Amino acid sequence: LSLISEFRRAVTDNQLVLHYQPKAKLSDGAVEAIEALVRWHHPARGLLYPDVFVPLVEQTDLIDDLTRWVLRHALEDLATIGDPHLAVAVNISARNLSRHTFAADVKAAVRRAGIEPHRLVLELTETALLFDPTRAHDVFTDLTSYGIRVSIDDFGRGQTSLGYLSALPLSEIKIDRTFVRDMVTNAAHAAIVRSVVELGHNLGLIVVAEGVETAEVGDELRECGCDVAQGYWFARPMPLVDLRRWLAGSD
Ligand code: G
Ligand code: G
Ligand code: NA
Ligand code: MN
Repeated sequence: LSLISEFRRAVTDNQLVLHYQPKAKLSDGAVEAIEALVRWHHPARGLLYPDVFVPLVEQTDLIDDLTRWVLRHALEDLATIGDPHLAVAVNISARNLSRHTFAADVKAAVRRAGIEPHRLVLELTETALLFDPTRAHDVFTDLTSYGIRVSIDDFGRGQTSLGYLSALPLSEIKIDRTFVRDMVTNAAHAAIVRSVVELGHNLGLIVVAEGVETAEVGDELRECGCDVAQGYWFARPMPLVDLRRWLAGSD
């Protein structure tokens, strides 16, 4: 049986599970959001990571079922954590935006969970954004007018025009980990990170660095004025039970 034909059951039989990775302010270490990252407990193949199945699922309308499942569970989990300042970030795919009910579905999920809309951040990669820029602009305008926030993930990998970027109703950009990881030893990457921080701030956006693996990189990012960091340096993606313990210990 192919993986994609088995995926339908994964959603209905609750074989999916969310792990959460914190995003923390570089100024004081406060956790401002958790990113939901899906895993599949496959009955025969064991724990599957999203890079194995999300690219396949994204080629079919099953991506709408996956995103709906992730949104519902991420928002419900957030509600149980009980910290009113914490947000949850959910990854969406380009194909989700082409579904005509997408914005309405997201808003309904937020309403059902009883979460304030600004506590949901949708992450879309820069390359996915370029799949249909006009559609992305329209859907994001609808979602952000409701209060939901939008983040451009893996920024620096694509080739977004600066005019288009400035016209999007964004709240955040996430600098791609390839530039962040080695910025202490790679001067060109450090220059890119500095420039993106300045660009983001000039557009009024929060700038997040992903893939922060060491304290040295964290220090350099703070010195650059980067706002938020995410990475193995302080937390790996973890199941909800572990996240609760981690959050309690990081106060
Ligand atoms: O979880 P991991 O660290 O292995 O993530 C690998 C990739 O899978 C990342 O690019 C991440 O954005 C993507 N991903 C993880 N969870 C989801 C999800 O729920 N939906 C989508 N569309 N992509 C996801
Ligand atoms: O593309 P996206 O940003 O959604 O990817 C999230 C992925 O990044 C997850 O697979 C997560 O496990 C991985 N990740 C998170 N922190 C780090 C890190 O510090 N280093 C590396 N190499 N990967 C990370
Ligand atoms: Na992401
Ligand atoms: Mn990313």
